[in-house]
Amino acid sequence: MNKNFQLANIFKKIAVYLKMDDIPFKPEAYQKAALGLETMAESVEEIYKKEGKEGLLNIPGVGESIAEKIIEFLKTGKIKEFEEQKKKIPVDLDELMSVEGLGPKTIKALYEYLKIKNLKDLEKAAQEGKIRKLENFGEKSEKNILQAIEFLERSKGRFLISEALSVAEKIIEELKKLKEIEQISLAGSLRRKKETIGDIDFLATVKKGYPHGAKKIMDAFTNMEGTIKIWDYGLTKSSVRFDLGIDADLRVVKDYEFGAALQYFTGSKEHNIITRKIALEKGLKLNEYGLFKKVKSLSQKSKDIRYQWKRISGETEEEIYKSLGLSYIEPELRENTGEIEAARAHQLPKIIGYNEIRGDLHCHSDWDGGENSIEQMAMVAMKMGYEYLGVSDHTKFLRIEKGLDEQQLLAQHKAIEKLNTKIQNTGYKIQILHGCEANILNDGSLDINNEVLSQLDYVIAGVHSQMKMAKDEMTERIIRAMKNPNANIISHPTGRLINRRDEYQIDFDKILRAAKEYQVALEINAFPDRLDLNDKNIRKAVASGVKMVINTDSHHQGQLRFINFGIAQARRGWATKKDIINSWEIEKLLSFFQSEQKIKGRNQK
Ligand code: DGT
Ligand code: CA
Ligand code: CA
Repeated sequence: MNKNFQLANIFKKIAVYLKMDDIPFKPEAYQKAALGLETMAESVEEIYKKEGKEGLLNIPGVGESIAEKIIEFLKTGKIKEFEEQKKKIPVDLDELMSVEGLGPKTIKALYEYLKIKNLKDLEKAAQEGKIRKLENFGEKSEKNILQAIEFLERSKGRFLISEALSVAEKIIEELKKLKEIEQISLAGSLRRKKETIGDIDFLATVKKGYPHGAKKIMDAFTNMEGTIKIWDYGLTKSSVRFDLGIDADLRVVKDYEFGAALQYFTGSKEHNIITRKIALEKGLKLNEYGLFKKVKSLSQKSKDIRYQWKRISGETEEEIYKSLGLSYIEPELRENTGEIEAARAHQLPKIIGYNEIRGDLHCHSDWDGGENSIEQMAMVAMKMGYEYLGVSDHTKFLRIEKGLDEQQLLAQHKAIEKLNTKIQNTGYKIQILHGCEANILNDGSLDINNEVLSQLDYVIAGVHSQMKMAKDEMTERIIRAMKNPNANIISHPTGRLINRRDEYQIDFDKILRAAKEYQVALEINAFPDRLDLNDKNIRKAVASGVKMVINTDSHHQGQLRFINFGIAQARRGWATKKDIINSWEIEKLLSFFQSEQKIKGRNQK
């Protein structure tokens, strides 16, 4: 795997080890450097080769001592400090840190008292009731650990879309350098943009005039940097494993088969079963090589009538769907959840496009401990073509996130006004909106007074504590927050963390009714481990006429690009522009936030 990720991974672990020993500040520095490495496009190796240490120091979050560590790693493949930490506490941090609720301190305690090194040890100790006996642990934490392990088991072997995509993009980039490659595309679940990915699928064609092209392509694919295993080598299909543990398949097909193969290998399997059935109903045959029609062929000699399959389409997906009498179906919709019937009736909705978002309304600035200043975030947003950017820092209940209190919010309001004037005077075309992400407390009230909330452009409210409430109680809690006339958006409405934590218990239908009544938008949080709402809930919201907003929840300017994961999720939920408020022009957006309905509520309080 690429050195940026390797280093980021090591730095995150060094931070964990430092936290075990209560060392202040340094862990955060390592985490920031890890984030900087993960989010930058250039390779750290290249930077060092070209610009030396100076270049490294320009990476966000990298200072003198971390730059030295990077150099040490590039030269020796190791970092001594990390090797020593591992020797002292030899635990599988990848495994243990993935258990919801386990932090550095607990991992250390579990190792020191019970010699727990990995998931297996942990599960055994919990089942044997050994953990409850430790100081600061109890029966409840033991139960939580077992639940968390069970959750991990269920999601085993599937990767976040962001993890799979960053591996896939590197591979495509490398393969595209080959002169033998004509076309290359993602297929499978990654092309359908599912929230988790089992393995990566690629499809390619060879340029004309390269008789040994397929061999060249497969050689390159199976010898790529970071390959740890070759499962399969062939001229039409090869499979490999990369060092994150993720597998990838590459198929090489003829150019006249490309569309059929793409349709077949994009799936889903369930979708394909129906498309094949439709072909059969029409007397056709559909497979990965093409769409075929039975034609009579008169044999010259014997005058017998024979039949043979003649290809009627195969070069593009569009012509295949057309030949089947269907409208073109976007990959994100191909799950056999009604898309084929809609395509048959030519009534598929025009789902929101990847370039139709006008601004992100959920990002954190350095006011609440985020990585970048409001101005830096705004400049990146502008480069992305946004018309507005909403800053929504955490509020005071979240002390670890340096949440803002009323006074700080008012000061921030002034600062944003000033910044907007500056931006205007420079001739830049982006407007900063001022919001906040207030906390929904246990009783459904918000942690900032209404006096101050009503002065902001909009208010996001989110649950960040006490997530194990009973269903009715949690539902009431969120509805009460929606009734606050200042609340405009509910962030990450179900609270799940993919591969880590289940949704909290809520009555989603009730939440939808309240969202509609009180004119509150539900967030589609684009952060790759949230993707919350999920596709099913988005479809329900669309059907109930509840508005949504696609937000990244960025804590770093590099994360603004996560928006595409949120858009993909919205598309998978059949959402159109009218459903997504941040695809609207700013006037319409602001009038949604400050509608009569809302203002009336405000005056009543
Ligand atoms: P994943 O990898 O679990 O995230 O999901 P997919 O959808 O990428 O599944 P994968 O990698 O097993 O196969 C890629 C596509 O190839 C799949 O979406 C549809 C097609 N495919 C694979 N096996 C079959 C099959 O047995 N029947 C049909 N109709 N299609 C298949
Ligand atoms: Ca796959
Ligand atoms: Ca596959």
